[in-house]
Amino acid sequence: MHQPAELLRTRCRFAYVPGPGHRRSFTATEAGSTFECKLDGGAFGACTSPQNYSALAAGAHTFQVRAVDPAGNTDPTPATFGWTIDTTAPDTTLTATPPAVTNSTSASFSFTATEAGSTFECKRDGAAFGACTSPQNYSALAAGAHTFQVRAIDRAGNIDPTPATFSWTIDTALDTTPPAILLVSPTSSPTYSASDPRLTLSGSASDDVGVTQVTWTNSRGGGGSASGTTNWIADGILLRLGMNVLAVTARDAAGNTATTTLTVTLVIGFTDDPLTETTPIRVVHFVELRSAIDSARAAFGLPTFMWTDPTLVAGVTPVQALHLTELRTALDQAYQVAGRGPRPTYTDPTIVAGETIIKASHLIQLRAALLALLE
Ligand SMILES: [Ca+2]
Ligand SMILES: [Ca+2]
Ligand SMILES: [Ca+2]
Repeated sequence: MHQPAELLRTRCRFAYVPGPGHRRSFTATEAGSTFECKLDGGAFGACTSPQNYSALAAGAHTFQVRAVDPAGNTDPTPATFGWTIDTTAPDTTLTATPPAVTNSTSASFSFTATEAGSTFECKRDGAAFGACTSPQNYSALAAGAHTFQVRAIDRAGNIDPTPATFSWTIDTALDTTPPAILLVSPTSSPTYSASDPRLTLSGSASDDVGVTQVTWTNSRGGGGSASGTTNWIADGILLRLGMNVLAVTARDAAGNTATTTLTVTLVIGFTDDPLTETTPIRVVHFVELRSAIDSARAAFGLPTFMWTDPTLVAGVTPVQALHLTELRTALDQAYQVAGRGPRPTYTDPTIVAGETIIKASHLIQLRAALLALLE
């Protein structure tokens, strides 16, 4: 009589020792049984316990073994064991360290490994590597130079051969306190609306040791040094149409910084905006253009234009061709100094007194050219 298949099921006890050889031991439920083994995609072949393999490739492997009783019945459900051979070392990365130079006698290090499930060993200065976890903290360190090393060890026992290393210096006399900076003018609020492209900022700064420098930048371009430190003024700031984020930074001698920002929106507004061909031309249109062009000229370092009829009075000053020509000349000079091109072109390039009719389109073009200069 043949035994029922279930009773023939192979009972295996696998012992796996990482190393060059891989050894499988197994036993069967029925005395006198023989065995057939199979590795990965190979065929079942006669084998005896223990079955040894060597020089296996890295990666996933599956071992199967089945018993065959003296009557020739084969275990229909082979015993199976899966395992992975990992010969690749993990790599270790430091994700947080102290500053390279600090006055803190404590230090904290965070780190990760390229392989999940890795453990870590840390080493500081001349000590030996010892098990550690992230973050690794140290306190009451001596002043001077220090070195920290950490290496990951994967689940197969491979050790990162190149530990992540960080060296730093503890200087207990070092100033690590940043300055404080305050914006006072034109506002202490975080936002400001301007109609003049020139802006001057001023404020104060303080530090436990001393403020050595105050600088500014504009997100739309430009930057420079402010004059003064504890009381500082940054002038000659050129605003562009729309939003400008101005950042003012105070520094101390140790390089600690503090920055305050002011978001300034530059809006140039005109009466009767937009002008149309049917809008009656008014003195205010000329007055506004003169003022806006003079502001732009000043922003680019030009003097105020010497206007004919410096004071235009509605109902009194007759509008002349010259007034229009001068607006064009004054704006053209600003384009030149700003290095902006191409220069604006106009309808009726030559305005002739007594001949050229001054039209809204002339003013529309001047407004557009002025705004383009400040873009
Ligand atoms: Ca590995
Ligand atoms: Ca490494
Ligand atoms: Ca300081």
